[in-house]
Amino acid sequence: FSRCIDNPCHDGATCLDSDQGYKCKCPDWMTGTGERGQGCTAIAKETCTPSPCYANVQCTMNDTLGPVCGPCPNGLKGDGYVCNDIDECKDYQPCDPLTKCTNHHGGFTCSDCPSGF
Ligand SMILES: [Ca+2]
Repeated sequence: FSRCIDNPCHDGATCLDSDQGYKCKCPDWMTGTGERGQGCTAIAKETCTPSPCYANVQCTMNDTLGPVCGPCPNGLKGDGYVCNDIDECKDYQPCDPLTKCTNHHGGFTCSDCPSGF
């Protein structure tokens, strides 16, 4: 017989069963007893307000994981918390070999074609 079957814990909390009864444990980003109801409250710094994500990356609260960041903006790579510029010139060589590729944050530019082309 497990007391955890009735799911007495807060959504996202872990239920630990023992002979003495159950114990609820809030997810790491929350604090409290873990009991269903108001047993877990978010720790203020680990929410989407303010967002822990990179600028303009969407932040979504997940009951188990806490704040989850969306993908990095176009031209940047990373996990959504940290996004870094992709050096397209180095990684993809997107420009014609006759032009000069200039990497910049979030994109790249190719120089104009040389005269005669
Ligand atoms: Ca770039």
